[in-house]
Amino acid sequence: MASFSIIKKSLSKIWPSLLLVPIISADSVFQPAISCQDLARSLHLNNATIYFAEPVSAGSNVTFPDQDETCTTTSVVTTSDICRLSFSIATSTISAVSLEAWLPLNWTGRFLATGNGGLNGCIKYQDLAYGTSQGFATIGTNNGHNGTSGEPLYNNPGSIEDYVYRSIYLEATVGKQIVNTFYDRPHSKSYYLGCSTGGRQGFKAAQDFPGEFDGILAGAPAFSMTSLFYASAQPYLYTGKPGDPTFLTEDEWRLVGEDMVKQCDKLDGVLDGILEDPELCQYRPESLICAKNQTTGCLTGTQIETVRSVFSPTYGPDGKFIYPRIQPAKDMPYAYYLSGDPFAYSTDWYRYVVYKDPSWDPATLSPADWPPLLETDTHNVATWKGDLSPARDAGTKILHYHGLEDTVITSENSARYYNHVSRTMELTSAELDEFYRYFRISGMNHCRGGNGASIIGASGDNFDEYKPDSNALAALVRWVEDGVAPDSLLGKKKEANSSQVAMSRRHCKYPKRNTYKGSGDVNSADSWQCL
Ligand SMILES: *[C@@H]1O[C@H](CO)[C@@H](O)[C@H](O)[C@H]1NC(C)=O
Ligand SMILES: *[C@@H]1O[C@H](CO)[C@@H](O)[C@H](O)[C@H]1NC(C)=O
Ligand SMILES: *[C@@H]1O[C@H](CO)[C@@H](O)[C@H](O)[C@H]1NC(C)=O
Ligand SMILES: *[C@@H]1O[C@H](CO)[C@@H](O)[C@H](O)[C@H]1NC(C)=O
Ligand SMILES: *[C@@H]1O[C@H](CO)[C@@H](O)[C@H](O)[C@H]1NC(C)=O
Ligand SMILES: *[C@@H]1O[C@H](CO)[C@@H](O)[C@H](O)[C@H]1NC(C)=O
Ligand SMILES: [Ca+2]
Repeated sequence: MASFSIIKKSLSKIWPSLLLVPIISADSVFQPAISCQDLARSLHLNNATIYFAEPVSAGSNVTFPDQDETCTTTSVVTTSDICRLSFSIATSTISAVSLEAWLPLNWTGRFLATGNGGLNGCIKYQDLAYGTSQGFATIGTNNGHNGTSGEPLYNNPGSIEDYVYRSIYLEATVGKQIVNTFYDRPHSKSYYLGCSTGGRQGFKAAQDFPGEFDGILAGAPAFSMTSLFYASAQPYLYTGKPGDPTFLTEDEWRLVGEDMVKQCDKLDGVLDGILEDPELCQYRPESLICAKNQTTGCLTGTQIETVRSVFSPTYGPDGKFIYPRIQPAKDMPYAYYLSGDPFAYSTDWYRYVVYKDPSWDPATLSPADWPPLLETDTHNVATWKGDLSPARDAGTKILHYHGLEDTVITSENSARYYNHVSRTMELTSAELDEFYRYFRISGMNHCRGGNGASIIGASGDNFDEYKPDSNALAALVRWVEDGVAPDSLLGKKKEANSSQVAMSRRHCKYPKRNTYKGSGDVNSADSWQCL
């Protein structure tokens, strides 16, 4: 096997075009046609400023000293030899997108674009490292501004446009040009990977420029974004501030989470703290009402009203449904929604994009603030088109996933989108399967982590092994290149501080749900079935 790939490699250096057809396989390896230093000189990109092109050898600890200090990834260790290209592209007289292309010296021919999170402003370096570790030529952008705040969007329509779609469009189109120059051959297949805002960016591409990608891996999407930002601004209004009669402490919310799981855990057949279908959970918080003289381990009637409000869908001033309830799960979204602070992304979006008033106070939010937000759907940032026929017709495969313990974006909104597409296109699930599949990942928090089998290789944050059965990116590649579509995604959970697998589960394709077979080790994927 090893000698076979070496032969292919040396031949490909001599005669790449003749070898293109026979060697497109998992083993294909191509090498650069020019040196990393020459790349900067050879590129002719419109409106671009090249910062540097430098070789980085495998095992290097790469740090990002120039990055905005609010961006949290400050270093990553590379596992392959790459050429690292840093540059920017002007998108108006006062806006620009910063990009980095990480180009492996052993290249599979595959191109991978990556997304962002929240309102940031931060290149996801761990995804660049992940992509290049598997031989993808991988590119990332700063989404048109630096840092996690929405403030750079203030009075800068170019930056807003970059945020909504243009940075992804640019990285796709410009990235492929760079690849072509560096390796002197076009990419074989083009992929996208992202979660949260990155998930929305993936669907933006699917809805508006699907031809740029053969495969899109989109997690926990922040689509229906205007609705999400309105709904996310609500819990703070219900909880009030610490000390208010309406407020619950973090410990009291922990009690709610445990009680919720107690009521709903067994719906999938097994008491394991994990809900395989939280949509079935009709939680009754009154079970926590304080008995006479009971002062601990219980809640007041007023607090329970807060719990009910927080776990209700959001409706508009006209009574119309806006957004589903917060995710029922063991871990409560204390940090994001319940701590008595407003949801920062909603506040920033209102201040810098909707009202263009940095002093706008989120405590004044009322139903009257819904129409202005809805109307500020700039460049269709909502990303809620139900017609994916352009993606289907372009041959694009969409692999959508969402954790069922998501403490930031409820997975119920992902099911809502899938059903919206089904109604809009009038396609059954079997028909959607041809190009669009949605997987619910039990025990996964927002994009990663959680109490269950959340290691699925969907990003650099939850990578374990690159195998199509247990890695979402590899599954997408197999779907695109071999026509073998995933029916489930095998997830794993590791023992604390160990590489030992504690449990595994085959996460089902929506609308199927995972159900215990009734016998067998509950931690084994084989004891469960998708029904
Ligand atoms: C990489 O370098 C940074 C900054 O010097 C350091 O904080 C980090 O621990 C290093 N990572 C590894 C894996 O050595
Ligand atoms: C973002 O930061 C980079 C340095 O990492 C800098 O070159 C670029 O000009 C900054 N972009 C903006 C829009 O401030
Ligand atoms: C980008 O380049 C094109 C020409 O290639 C030019 O027409 C356009 O004005 C430039 N845009 C910016 C923002 O510099
Ligand atoms: C490229 O791959 C070959 C095996 O196919 C390996 O021997 C070699 O070390 C790799 N080179 C780099 C630069 O990663
Ligand atoms: C509650 O406390 C009061 C006063 O301490 C006592 O008289 C009463 O019996 C208690 N009731 C219950 C149900 O324990
Ligand atoms: C795992 O490691 C972390 C930090 O290294 C430590 O705080 C924690 O106690 C460890 N957990 C177990 C179960 O050993
Ligand atoms: Ca369960």
